[in-house]
Amino acid sequence: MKIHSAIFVKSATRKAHYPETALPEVAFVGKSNVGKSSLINSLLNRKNLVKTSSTPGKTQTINFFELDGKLMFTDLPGYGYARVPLSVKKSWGKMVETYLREREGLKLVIFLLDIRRDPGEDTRQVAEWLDYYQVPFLTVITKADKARKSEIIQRRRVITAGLNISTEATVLCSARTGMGRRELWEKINDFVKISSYR
Ligand SMILES: Nc1nc2c(ncn2[C@@H]2O[C@H](COP(=O)(O)OP(=O)(O)O)[C@@H](O)[C@H]2O)c(=O)[nH]1
Ligand SMILES: [Mg+2]
Repeated sequence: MKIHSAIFVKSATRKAHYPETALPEVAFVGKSNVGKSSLINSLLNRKNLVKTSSTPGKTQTINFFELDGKLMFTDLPGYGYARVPLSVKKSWGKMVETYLREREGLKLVIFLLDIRRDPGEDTRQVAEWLDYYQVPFLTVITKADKARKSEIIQRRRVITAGLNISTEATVLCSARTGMGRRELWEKINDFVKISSYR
């Protein structure tokens, strides 16, 4: 899978500012600092198209990218670095809920989880919410390079059990090593069905 051109289109917080496009769209969602921006850069083979940060909560807008004039990627703002359970009334909730409910071209959400963390209440609520709105999603367990080989199977089991999803329905990734890239692109293509990318 090779993307030749990846361009930043715009940032938006409300629907009126979303770019108008007929292209299919894939959105990345997850806790602040889980590695959304890094995974997008890794999938696109770019070092810094999407800014990454070690400070949680930096991305507060929805950022749209266009790939080869065929596909859109959106980097959604991260949720929950507080102990409070996710509330759709908070600004993250409003922004992301509106996006998930109303973005017509949205084909798939990539839901990122950190291999070192057990899913908390906020993460479980996001999973339930994706279910509720019937948004197709793929779970990605990322930062796999941070776990020892011997721990990976067990971590994957604990994380998927905590979210009530099947272990097979997740892709193990690392933006650092490139692990999972190919598998993730194949799965994305299954959802988006861009024939020239097969
Ligand atoms: N070891 C490791 N670090 C990662 C990985 N992905 C992201 N990071 C680091 O985690 C931090 C947050 O990443 P970022 O992509 O900005 O997260 P975001 O807030 O979800 O967009 C940065 O310091 C990244 O370098 C990964 O796969 N492995
Ligand atoms: Mg980010």
